[in-house]
Amino acid sequence: MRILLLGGDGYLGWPQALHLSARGHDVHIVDSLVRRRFDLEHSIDSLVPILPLRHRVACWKHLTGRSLSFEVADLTDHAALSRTFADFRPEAIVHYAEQRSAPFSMIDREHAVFTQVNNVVGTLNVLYCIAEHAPDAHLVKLGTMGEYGTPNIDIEEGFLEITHKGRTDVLPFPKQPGSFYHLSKVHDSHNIMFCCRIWGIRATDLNQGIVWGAITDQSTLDPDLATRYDYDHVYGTALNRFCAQSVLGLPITVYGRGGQTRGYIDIRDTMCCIELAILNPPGRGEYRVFNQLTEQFTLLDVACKVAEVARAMGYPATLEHLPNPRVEAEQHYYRTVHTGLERLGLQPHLLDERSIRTLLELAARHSGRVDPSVLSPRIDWRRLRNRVRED
Ligand code: NAD
Ligand code: USQ
Repeated sequence: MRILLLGGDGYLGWPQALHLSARGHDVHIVDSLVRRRFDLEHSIDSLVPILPLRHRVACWKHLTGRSLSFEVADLTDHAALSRTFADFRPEAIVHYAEQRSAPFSMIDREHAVFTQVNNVVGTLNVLYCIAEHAPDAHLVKLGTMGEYGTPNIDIEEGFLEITHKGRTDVLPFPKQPGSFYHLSKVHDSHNIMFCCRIWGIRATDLNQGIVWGAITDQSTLDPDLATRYDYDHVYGTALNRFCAQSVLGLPITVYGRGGQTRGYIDIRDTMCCIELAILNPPGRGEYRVFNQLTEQFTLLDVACKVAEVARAMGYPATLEHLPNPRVEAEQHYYRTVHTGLERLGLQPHLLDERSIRTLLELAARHSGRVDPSVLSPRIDWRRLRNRVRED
């Protein structure tokens, strides 16, 4: 298939491009490289060194002889995106290209506005380009489990049957997101659902949990194919951060009481979920939602699991409860339905001692690159203006 991979220079987009290229698809990456710009602006960097996009693409083609192309373009530039759609004529579009950090979106007004314009306008342009140039193509869009928040009922896959005053309907599951970033995903979901209804587009919205790991079948073929590993307080996600902290001998930073429960997924399963969605497209006009996670844990569960393996490897690994910089429930009910992708054939890699050890070893190999000054959380949800660095 001809697959347009939006955001193909990112943590997930890059290994996804390799995964789909390795399967014989014709993959074309579009990325504005804005994420590399944020890194420079905030003086943060991936723990694992990553090559410039041009070089990593050249390395893949040289190693495997597979087809993979790329261009630098911004989804908010409709004219540029339109040309790409007209030239490439995609059969599927995998959309990873968004500002994806909740803390980034809560720095101040400018970062909130950037996040929502970048994500909502970018996705709206993608929807128009599909309608204009590729009406039969399948949009596979990355959403987030955080769209739902933490309701006191089970979280269904996208929709909920509701009986109200004696009448029954199946309606979108209520959304209670916890940051301007998570809100941007809710806005995207509404726009996508609307376009499926009015133009007959086919779309899969994947509400993904927190991804962990940095090793996939293709990214390990050569160090030059590595994907990024964020450990800083802006982009680093819980489990990846906890591993980096452990190998540095620093405490694992649990925000608040640690009862926050979230869905988690191994990066290798993310790769498979996208492929499964592409190979099993919804019908014309169908807006399909899957919850893309394989397990759920409280933060304390995750912190203790990492600490236990780290201690067995000789690291001190202690836990520190910090005052929570976010506004979120720290003890709550959480149960999610996530059977759709498993029905399509997903065979989950669950979080076990071996996978945590592999991640700790990867973090240890690159621990010399760590900048300890970017580890402590500095972005407080309650403040209107935050300073990302002390200096
Ligand atoms: P990332 O920041 O590593 O990658 C995103 C890529 O998109 C970057 O290369 C960036 O330059 C590009 N991009 C951003 N805005 C763009 C625009 N307007 N035009 C073109 N390119 C643009 O993020 P990631 O962790 O790979 O996440 C990818 C997607 O998956 C995001 O939509 C995110 O919300 C979603 N997601 C991620 C996780 C996770 O744990 N990492 C979990 C759930 C959902
Ligand atoms: N947390 C800590 N200590 C840390 C970092 C985070 O306790 O050092 C806590 C947070 O308070 C939160 C939980 O861990 O309760 C998750 O935080 P996170 O930074 O790992 O994840 P989050 O901000 O939710 O965002 C990440 C990705 C985002 C994706 C989302 C999936 O950055 O792109 O959408 O996970 S989900 O959480 O399911 O919405």
